[in-house]
Amino acid sequence: MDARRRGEASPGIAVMYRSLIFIAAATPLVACGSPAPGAERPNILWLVAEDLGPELACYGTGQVSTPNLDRLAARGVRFARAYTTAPVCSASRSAFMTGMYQTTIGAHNHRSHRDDGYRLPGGVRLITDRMREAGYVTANIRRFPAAFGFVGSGKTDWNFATDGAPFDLDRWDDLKGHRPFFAQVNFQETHRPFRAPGRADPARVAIPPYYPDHPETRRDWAQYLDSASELDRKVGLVLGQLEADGLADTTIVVFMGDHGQAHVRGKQFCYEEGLHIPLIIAWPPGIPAPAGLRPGSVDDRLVEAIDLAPTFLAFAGRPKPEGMQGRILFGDHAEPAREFAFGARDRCDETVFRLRTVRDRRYRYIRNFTPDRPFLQPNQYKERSYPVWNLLKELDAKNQLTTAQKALTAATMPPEELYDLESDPHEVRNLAESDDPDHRAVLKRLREALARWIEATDDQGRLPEPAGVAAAMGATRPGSNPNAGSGPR
Ligand SMILES: [Ca+2]
Repeated sequence: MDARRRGEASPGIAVMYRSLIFIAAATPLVACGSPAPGAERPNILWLVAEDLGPELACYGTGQVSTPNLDRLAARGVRFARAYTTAPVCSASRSAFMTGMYQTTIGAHNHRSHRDDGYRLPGGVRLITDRMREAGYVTANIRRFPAAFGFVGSGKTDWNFATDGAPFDLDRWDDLKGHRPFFAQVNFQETHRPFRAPGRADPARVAIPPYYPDHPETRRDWAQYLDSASELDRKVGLVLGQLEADGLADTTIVVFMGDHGQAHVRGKQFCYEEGLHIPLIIAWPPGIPAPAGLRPGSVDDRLVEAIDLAPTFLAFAGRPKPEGMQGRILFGDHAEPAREFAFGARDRCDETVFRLRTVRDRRYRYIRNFTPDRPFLQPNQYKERSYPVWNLLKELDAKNQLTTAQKALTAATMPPEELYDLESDPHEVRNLAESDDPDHRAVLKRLREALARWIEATDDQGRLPEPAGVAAAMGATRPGSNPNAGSGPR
């Protein structure tokens, strides 16, 4: 077995160990301890949606019907600024299931390490393994009572191999006999292709200005919202069953997206649309809430999805593991709010980009390490599944796009982007070239924050993947014509 297969001893990984030691040294050990004797430990239920931005009624979106999630938010904490650290399933899930940036643990390339035996680096573990140590039974629920009429996807999708089964159970009915439990339900409704009863009126949905206002765009957007409505219906069934089984009073419920919306400028890109997720944490009424967690509140702290792992370990009475990069959000050991939220995109399928981003409470900065490639760099999944992807090309050929829309069909991308999210929430006015001294100062501050993060977290994306890996997927070339088809070269 070579060094890579053992997940150790490659130069990059060795540097990473040093970084982890550095991070651990900088992070005081949290002496949390177990709950008081006799105290009931809460069950934990994570409801994980696919490819979903905060397009729920409780976040202010129209033409979507989400009464069950709205009720959950009304009795829980609804996060206004929650972000995944990657805009694509496998990299994001690798991160929030370990509490580590995917870029630190070598899990940053989408669907990588599927057959090479790559293991998590030393000291990094799945949250399920840590929960087991805390006495929790773990579950990734696929099988529900037959009357539900659907199954959980059981998705894991991590960019590393695990030793042994990552979950203990997959049947809802088995949860009742196991206290406490840490269970997930993975929903697929909001992943393309959208399949849901028609409900939203395409004429009344709000289309972001960087997409053509075209019947095709409106139809697609309405179907996305309908998929969120269908997701909500199924969440309602699960929450109803939790109540019927007598578990609601002792179970913390989390609802989240695994990354942002599956639209052309969302998923796989580092704008708000790709990274911003709905996040609701609802504490059960039967157990005293931890310090700082106020039921029925909106929390506007900047939060990264990797914060869930240490937060829930703390809820389970466990100390924060050494070197874990997520931060504890609530309780006696809550950590300071983040000044910045970071994100990264690396190879997705056959398409190679390296994008890094940081946002503070007002501005988002994006650094593109592959600016010679067009935004519409060929990608078979996008071409097959996103009607607006192809519509942009068609309308561009007819010269029918606005300036904001033409940015998506340009032959190259800006090396740096800076957006004022207060005045420009759709991120269409790039301030990176602005002469305004205030903008220059913001650019410098965020550019430096990102550079520090890349060093401090030992971003593994600095080391290119072996060329053969992407090539085997049919990797696209730099400077690809966005209007050309894709396919293996
Ligand atoms: Ca996903």
